[in-house]
Amino acid sequence: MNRSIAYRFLASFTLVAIVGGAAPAIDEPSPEHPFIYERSVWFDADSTSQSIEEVDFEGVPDRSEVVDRAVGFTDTGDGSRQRLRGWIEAPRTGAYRFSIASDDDGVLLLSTSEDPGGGRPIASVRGFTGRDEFDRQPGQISRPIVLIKGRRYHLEARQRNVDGKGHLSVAWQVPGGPPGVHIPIGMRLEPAFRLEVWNGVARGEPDSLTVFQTPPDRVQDLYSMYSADVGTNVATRLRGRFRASASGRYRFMVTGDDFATLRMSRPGDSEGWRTIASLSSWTPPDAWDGRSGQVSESIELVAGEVLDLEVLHWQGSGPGHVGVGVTGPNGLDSRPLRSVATSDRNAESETR
Ligand SMILES: [Ca+2]
Ligand SMILES: [Ca+2]
Repeated sequence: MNRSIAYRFLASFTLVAIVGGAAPAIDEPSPEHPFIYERSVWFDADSTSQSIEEVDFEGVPDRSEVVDRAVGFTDTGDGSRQRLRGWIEAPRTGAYRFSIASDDDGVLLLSTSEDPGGGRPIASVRGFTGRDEFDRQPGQISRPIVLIKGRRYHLEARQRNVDGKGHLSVAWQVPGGPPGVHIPIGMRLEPAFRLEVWNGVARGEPDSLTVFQTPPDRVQDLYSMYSADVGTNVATRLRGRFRASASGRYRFMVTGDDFATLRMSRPGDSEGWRTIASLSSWTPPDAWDGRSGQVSESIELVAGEVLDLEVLHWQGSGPGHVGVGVTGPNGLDSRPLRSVATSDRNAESETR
Protein backbone atom coordinates (compact mmCIF):
# COMPACT_ATOMS: atom_id res chain seq x y z
CA MET A 1 0.00 0.00 0.00
CA ASN A 2 1.66 3.23 -1.08
CA ARG A 3 1.49 6.43 0.91
CA SER A 4 -1.34 8.07 -1.05
CA ILE A 5 -3.61 5.00 -0.97
CA ALA A 6 -2.89 4.59 2.72
CA TYR A 7 -3.88 8.18 3.30
CA ARG A 8 -7.10 7.81 1.30
CA PHE A 9 -7.98 4.64 3.15
CA LEU A 10 -7.42 6.29 6.50
CA ALA A 11 -9.39 9.39 5.50
CA SER A 12 -12.30 7.25 4.28
CA PHE A 13 -12.26 5.14 7.40
CA THR A 14 -12.34 8.20 9.63
CA LEU A 15 -15.19 9.72 7.66
CA VAL A 16 -17.26 6.54 7.86
CA ALA A 17 -16.64 6.36 11.58
CA ILE A 18 -17.88 9.92 12.06
CA VAL A 19 -20.88 9.49 9.77
CA GLY A 20 -21.66 6.15 11.40
CA GLY A 21 -22.05 7.86 14.75
CA ALA A 22 -24.49 10.44 13.38
CA ALA A 23 -26.73 8.45 11.06
CA PRO A 24 -27.73 4.82 10.64
CA ALA A 25 -25.32 3.05 8.31
CA ILE A 26 -26.66 1.46 5.16
CA ASP A 27 -25.74 -2.11 4.40
CA GLU A 28 -23.58 -2.81 1.38
CA PRO A 29 -25.51 -3.79 -1.75
CA SER A 30 -25.93 -7.57 -1.90
CA PRO A 31 -28.64 -10.06 -2.86
CA GLU A 32 -29.54 -10.17 0.86
CA HIS A 33 -29.88 -6.36 0.91
CA PRO A 34 -31.90 -5.43 -2.18
CA PHE A 35 -32.79 -1.82 -3.04
CA ILE A 36 -29.36 -0.63 -1.88
CA TYR A 37 -27.06 0.66 -4.59
CA GLU A 38 -23.45 1.56 -5.13
CA ARG A 39 -22.97 4.58 -7.34
CA SER A 40 -19.52 5.30 -8.72
CA VAL A 41 -18.19 8.11 -10.85
CA TRP A 42 -15.12 8.53 -13.02
CA PHE A 43 -14.16 12.11 -13.76
CA ASP A 44 -11.65 11.44 -16.52
CA ALA A 45 -12.50 12.51 -20.07
CA ASP A 46 -14.40 9.94 -21.98
CA SER A 47 -14.57 9.24 -25.69
CA THR A 48 -17.80 10.63 -27.09
CA SER A 49 -17.27 8.80 -30.36
CA GLN A 50 -18.26 5.53 -28.67
CA SER A 51 -21.82 4.48 -27.96
CA ILE A 52 -22.70 4.22 -24.26
CA GLU A 53 -22.67 0.42 -24.66
CA GLU A 54 -18.98 0.58 -25.61
CA VAL A 55 -17.80 2.93 -22.86
CA ASP A 56 -15.43 1.32 -20.35
CA PHE A 57 -16.70 1.08 -16.77
CA GLU A 58 -13.72 -0.88 -15.44
CA GLY A 59 -11.04 0.39 -13.11
CA VAL A 60 -11.12 2.22 -9.80
CA PRO A 61 -13.74 4.99 -9.69
CA ASP A 62 -12.86 8.45 -8.38
CA ARG A 63 -15.78 8.42 -5.97
CA SER A 64 -18.24 5.78 -4.69
CA GLU A 65 -21.23 5.94 -2.36
CA VAL A 66 -23.86 3.56 -1.08
CA VAL A 67 -27.39 4.95 -1.48
CA ASP A 68 -30.91 3.67 -0.91
CA ARG A 69 -32.39 5.17 -4.07
CA ALA A 70 -31.79 4.14 -7.67
CA VAL A 71 -30.49 7.62 -8.43
CA GLY A 72 -27.00 8.52 -9.58
CA PHE A 73 -24.83 11.53 -8.89
CA THR A 74 -25.95 14.75 -10.57
CA ASP A 75 -23.86 17.27 -12.51
CA THR A 76 -20.58 15.34 -12.31
CA GLY A 77 -18.97 17.56 -14.94
CA ASP A 78 -17.95 17.42 -18.57
CA GLY A 79 -16.50 14.11 -19.74
CA SER A 80 -17.55 12.10 -16.67
CA ARG A 81 -19.24 8.71 -16.49
CA GLN A 82 -20.98 6.83 -13.73
CA ARG A 83 -22.38 3.45 -12.80
CA LEU A 84 -25.21 2.60 -10.41
CA ARG A 85 -25.62 -1.02 -9.39
CA GLY A 86 -27.35 -3.22 -6.86
CA TRP A 87 -30.01 -5.86 -6.45
CA ILE A 88 -33.78 -5.55 -6.60
CA GLU A 89 -36.41 -7.97 -5.31
CA ALA A 90 -39.61 -8.60 -7.24
CA PRO A 91 -42.60 -7.78 -5.00
CA ARG A 92 -44.94 -9.74 -7.29
CA THR A 93 -44.77 -12.31 -10.06
CA GLY A 94 -45.60 -10.78 -13.41
CA ALA A 95 -44.44 -8.52 -16.22
CA TYR A 96 -42.40 -5.43 -15.31
CA ARG A 97 -41.26 -2.56 -17.46
CA PHE A 98 -38.08 -0.75 -16.51
CA SER A 99 -37.16 2.77 -17.54
CA ILE A 100 -33.96 4.80 -17.39
CA ALA A 101 -33.71 8.60 -17.38
CA SER A 102 -30.30 10.13 -17.98
CA ASP A 103 -28.26 13.11 -19.19
CA ASP A 104 -26.42 12.38 -21.36
CA ASP A 105 -26.61 8.85 -22.83
CA GLY A 106 -27.50 5.98 -20.53
CA VAL A 107 -28.04 2.25 -20.65
CA LEU A 108 -29.83 -0.05 -18.22
CA LEU A 109 -28.78 -3.68 -17.70
CA LEU A 110 -30.81 -6.31 -15.90
CA SER A 111 -29.65 -9.79 -15.03
CA THR A 112 -31.95 -12.79 -15.26
CA SER A 113 -30.74 -13.75 -11.77
CA GLU A 114 -28.64 -12.53 -8.82
CA ASP A 115 -25.57 -12.95 -10.98
CA PRO A 116 -24.17 -9.57 -12.08
CA GLY A 117 -22.53 -11.36 -15.00
CA GLY A 118 -25.94 -12.16 -16.46
CA GLY A 119 -26.80 -8.51 -17.13
CA ARG A 120 -27.99 -7.55 -20.58
CA PRO A 121 -29.11 -4.15 -21.94
CA ILE A 122 -32.88 -3.69 -21.68
CA ALA A 123 -33.29 0.08 -22.26
CA SER A 124 -31.19 3.07 -23.25
CA VAL A 125 -31.25 6.84 -23.58
CA ARG A 126 -29.75 8.49 -26.68
CA GLY A 127 -28.81 12.10 -26.05
CA PHE A 128 -30.62 13.02 -22.87
CA THR A 129 -33.93 13.15 -21.02
CA GLY A 130 -35.16 15.49 -18.31
CA ARG A 131 -34.49 14.49 -14.72
CA ASP A 132 -36.80 11.59 -13.78
CA GLU A 133 -38.41 11.97 -17.19
CA PHE A 134 -39.11 8.33 -17.93
CA ASP A 135 -41.23 8.61 -21.06
CA ARG A 136 -39.40 10.90 -23.48
CA GLN A 137 -37.89 8.25 -25.78
CA PRO A 138 -39.44 4.88 -26.70
CA GLY A 139 -36.06 3.16 -26.25
CA GLN A 140 -35.66 4.27 -22.64
CA ILE A 141 -38.49 1.91 -21.58
CA SER A 142 -37.90 -1.86 -21.60
CA ARG A 143 -40.19 -4.45 -23.08
CA PRO A 144 -42.25 -6.35 -20.48
CA ILE A 145 -39.93 -8.60 -18.42
CA VAL A 146 -41.35 -11.36 -16.25
CA LEU A 147 -39.91 -11.52 -12.72
CA ILE A 148 -40.73 -14.03 -9.98
CA LYS A 149 -41.94 -12.85 -6.56
CA GLY A 150 -39.22 -12.90 -3.92
CA ARG A 151 -36.35 -13.46 -6.35
CA ARG A 152 -33.48 -10.98 -6.48
CA TYR A 153 -32.08 -9.60 -9.72
CA HIS A 154 -28.95 -7.59 -10.36
CA LEU A 155 -29.58 -4.16 -11.86
CA GLU A 156 -26.98 -1.82 -13.32
CA ALA A 157 -27.37 1.60 -14.93
CA ARG A 158 -24.58 3.38 -16.80
CA GLN A 159 -24.45 6.99 -17.88
CA ARG A 160 -22.00 9.47 -19.28
CA ASN A 161 -22.12 13.22 -19.20
CA VAL A 162 -20.63 14.74 -22.33
CA ASP A 163 -21.10 18.28 -21.08
CA GLY A 164 -23.38 20.57 -19.10
CA LYS A 165 -25.74 19.13 -16.56
CA GLY A 166 -26.00 15.41 -15.91
CA HIS A 167 -28.19 12.93 -14.03
CA LEU A 168 -29.25 9.27 -13.85
CA SER A 169 -32.27 7.46 -12.37
CA VAL A 170 -34.22 4.23 -12.81
CA ALA A 171 -37.94 3.50 -12.53
CA TRP A 172 -40.25 0.54 -13.05
CA GLN A 173 -43.88 -0.31 -13.64
CA VAL A 174 -44.92 -3.05 -11.25
CA PRO A 175 -47.58 -5.61 -12.29
CA GLY A 176 -50.90 -4.64 -10.75
CA GLY A 177 -49.67 -1.07 -10.27
CA PRO A 178 -51.03 2.00 -12.00
CA PRO A 179 -50.69 1.43 -15.77
CA GLY A 180 -48.23 3.68 -17.56
CA VAL A 181 -46.90 5.21 -14.33
CA HIS A 182 -43.11 5.00 -13.93
CA ILE A 183 -42.28 4.70 -10.23
CA PRO A 184 -38.68 5.33 -9.17
CA ILE A 185 -37.45 1.96 -7.89
CA GLY A 186 -37.67 1.64 -4.12
CA MET A 187 -39.91 4.68 -3.81
CA ARG A 188 -43.55 5.15 -2.98
CA LEU A 189 -45.89 7.00 -5.32
CA GLU A 190 -49.38 8.05 -4.30
CA PRO A 191 -52.03 9.61 -6.54
CA ALA A 192 -51.81 13.31 -5.66
CA PHE A 193 -54.71 14.57 -7.76
CA ARG A 194 -58.46 14.05 -7.73
CA LEU A 195 -60.95 14.38 -10.57
CA GLU A 196 -64.64 14.85 -9.74
CA VAL A 197 -67.22 14.54 -12.51
CA TRP A 198 -70.85 15.70 -12.68
CA ASN A 199 -72.90 14.18 -15.52
CA GLY A 200 -75.59 15.78 -17.67
CA VAL A 201 -74.52 19.38 -17.17
CA ALA A 202 -75.75 21.96 -19.74
CA ARG A 203 -73.28 24.39 -21.28
CA GLY A 204 -72.08 27.12 -18.98
CA GLU A 205 -69.08 29.09 -17.86
CA PRO A 206 -67.31 26.98 -15.21
CA ASP A 207 -67.33 29.88 -12.73
CA SER A 208 -71.12 30.11 -12.84
CA LEU A 209 -72.00 26.41 -12.57
CA THR A 210 -73.81 25.65 -9.32
CA VAL A 211 -73.45 21.90 -9.77
CA PHE A 212 -70.05 22.08 -7.99
CA GLN A 213 -71.96 22.60 -4.74
CA THR A 214 -73.53 19.14 -5.08
CA PRO A 215 -71.89 15.70 -4.63
CA PRO A 216 -70.12 14.47 -7.81
CA ASP A 217 -71.34 11.48 -9.82
CA ARG A 218 -67.82 10.06 -10.13
CA VAL A 219 -64.47 10.50 -8.39
CA GLN A 220 -61.09 9.34 -9.71
CA ASP A 221 -57.64 9.63 -8.13
CA LEU A 222 -54.84 10.45 -10.57
CA TYR A 223 -51.04 10.34 -10.68
CA SER A 224 -50.89 13.38 -12.95
CA MET A 225 -53.02 16.51 -12.98
CA TYR A 226 -54.51 15.63 -16.34
CA SER A 227 -57.44 13.63 -17.66
CA ALA A 228 -58.83 12.98 -21.13
CA ASP A 229 -61.33 10.51 -19.68
CA VAL A 230 -64.09 12.91 -18.72
CA GLY A 231 -67.10 12.00 -20.89
CA THR A 232 -69.52 14.41 -22.62
CA ASN A 233 -71.85 17.08 -21.25
CA VAL A 234 -70.03 17.04 -17.95
CA ALA A 235 -68.66 19.47 -15.43
CA THR A 236 -65.41 18.43 -13.78
CA ARG A 237 -63.31 19.68 -10.92
CA LEU A 238 -59.63 18.69 -10.86
CA ARG A 239 -57.77 19.32 -7.63
CA GLY A 240 -54.21 18.97 -6.42
CA ARG A 241 -51.56 20.44 -4.19
CA PHE A 242 -48.28 21.87 -5.44
CA ARG A 243 -45.16 22.13 -3.29
CA ALA A 244 -42.36 24.43 -4.46
CA SER A 245 -39.06 22.53 -4.49
CA ALA A 246 -37.03 25.75 -4.74
CA SER A 247 -37.53 29.45 -4.14
CA GLY A 248 -38.29 31.40 -7.28
CA ARG A 249 -40.91 32.40 -9.79
CA TYR A 250 -43.44 29.89 -11.08
CA ARG A 251 -46.10 29.95 -13.78
CA PHE A 252 -49.11 27.65 -13.87
CA MET A 253 -51.04 26.85 -17.02
CA VAL A 254 -54.28 25.13 -17.90
CA THR A 255 -55.18 23.05 -20.97
CA GLY A 256 -58.80 22.16 -21.61
CA ASP A 257 -61.64 21.20 -23.89
CA ASP A 258 -64.06 22.94 -23.74
CA PHE A 259 -63.97 25.66 -21.02
CA ALA A 260 -61.75 25.77 -17.95
CA THR A 261 -60.81 28.08 -15.10
CA LEU A 262 -57.67 27.51 -13.01
CA ARG A 263 -57.75 28.76 -9.42
CA MET A 264 -55.25 28.74 -6.58
CA SER A 265 -55.40 29.12 -2.83
CA ARG A 266 -52.70 29.29 -0.20
CA PRO A 267 -53.60 26.94 2.66
CA GLY A 268 -54.79 28.96 5.63
CA ASP A 269 -55.25 32.05 3.47
CA SER A 270 -58.58 33.71 4.27
CA GLU A 271 -58.82 35.18 0.78
CA GLY A 272 -59.69 31.71 -0.52
CA TRP A 273 -59.65 30.75 -4.19
CA ARG A 274 -58.57 33.20 -6.83
CA THR A 275 -58.53 32.72 -10.60
CA ILE A 276 -55.04 32.68 -12.15
CA ALA A 277 -55.76 31.40 -15.68
CA SER A 278 -58.74 30.51 -17.84
CA LEU A 279 -59.81 29.23 -21.26
CA SER A 280 -62.99 30.38 -22.98
CA SER A 281 -62.45 28.07 -25.97
CA TRP A 282 -61.03 24.56 -26.32
CA THR A 283 -57.36 23.73 -26.88
CA PRO A 284 -55.76 20.59 -28.33
CA PRO A 285 -54.83 18.01 -25.64
CA ASP A 286 -51.16 18.99 -25.27
CA ALA A 287 -51.45 22.72 -25.91
CA TRP A 288 -50.12 24.55 -22.86
CA ASP A 289 -49.71 28.10 -24.13
CA GLY A 290 -50.72 30.23 -27.06
CA ARG A 291 -54.16 31.24 -25.80
CA SER A 292 -54.62 34.50 -24.00
CA GLY A 293 -55.26 33.89 -20.31
CA GLN A 294 -54.04 30.29 -20.47
CA VAL A 295 -50.86 30.90 -18.45
CA SER A 296 -50.76 32.60 -15.05
CA GLU A 297 -48.68 35.62 -14.16
CA SER A 298 -45.42 34.57 -12.52
CA ILE A 299 -45.97 33.68 -8.87
CA GLU A 300 -43.19 34.06 -6.31
CA LEU A 301 -42.86 31.05 -4.00
CA VAL A 302 -40.30 30.09 -1.37
CA ALA A 303 -38.90 26.55 -1.13
CA GLY A 304 -41.37 24.26 0.61
CA GLU A 305 -44.33 26.58 0.12
CA VAL A 306 -47.58 24.85 -0.77
CA LEU A 307 -50.41 25.92 -3.08
CA ASP A 308 -53.79 24.31 -3.57
CA LEU A 309 -54.84 24.23 -7.22
CA GLU A 310 -58.15 23.44 -8.82
CA VAL A 311 -59.66 23.59 -12.27
CA LEU A 312 -63.37 24.10 -12.82
CA HIS A 313 -64.16 22.70 -16.26
CA TRP A 314 -67.06 22.07 -18.59
CA GLN A 315 -67.00 19.74 -21.58
CA GLY A 316 -69.78 19.42 -24.17
CA SER A 317 -69.50 17.09 -27.14
CA GLY A 318 -66.61 15.38 -28.94
CA PRO A 319 -63.22 15.06 -27.32
CA GLY A 320 -62.69 16.61 -23.90
CA HIS A 321 -59.78 16.97 -21.52
CA VAL A 322 -58.48 19.05 -18.66
CA GLY A 323 -54.99 19.49 -17.20
CA VAL A 324 -52.63 21.74 -15.23
CA GLY A 325 -48.91 22.31 -15.73
CA VAL A 326 -46.16 24.33 -14.10
CA THR A 327 -42.81 25.83 -15.08
CA GLY A 328 -40.37 27.24 -12.58
CA PRO A 329 -36.78 27.61 -11.33
CA ASN A 330 -33.99 25.12 -12.14
CA GLY A 331 -35.61 24.27 -15.45
CA LEU A 332 -38.76 22.86 -13.84
CA ASP A 333 -41.18 21.96 -16.63
CA SER A 334 -43.97 19.69 -15.45
CA ARG A 335 -46.79 19.73 -17.97
CA PRO A 336 -48.86 18.17 -16.57
CA LEU A 337 -48.08 18.21 -12.85
CA ARG A 338 -47.19 14.71 -11.61
CA SER A 339 -47.19 12.91 -8.29
CA VAL A 340 -43.81 13.11 -6.55
CA ALA A 341 -42.25 9.87 -5.32
CA THR A 342 -41.23 9.68 -1.67
CA SER A 343 -38.91 7.35 0.19
CA ASP A 344 -39.88 5.18 3.13
CA ARG A 345 -36.31 5.22 4.36
CA ASN A 346 -34.62 8.20 5.93
CA ALA A 347 -31.09 6.87 5.95
CA GLU A 348 -28.47 9.25 4.59
CA SER A 349 -25.99 8.24 1.94
CA GLU A 350 -22.67 7.08 3.26
CA THR A 351 -19.31 7.97 1.77
CA ARG A 352 -16.71 5.27 1.53
CA1 LIG B 1 -25.26 16.71 -20.15
CA1 LIG C 1 -65.24 19.08 -26.51
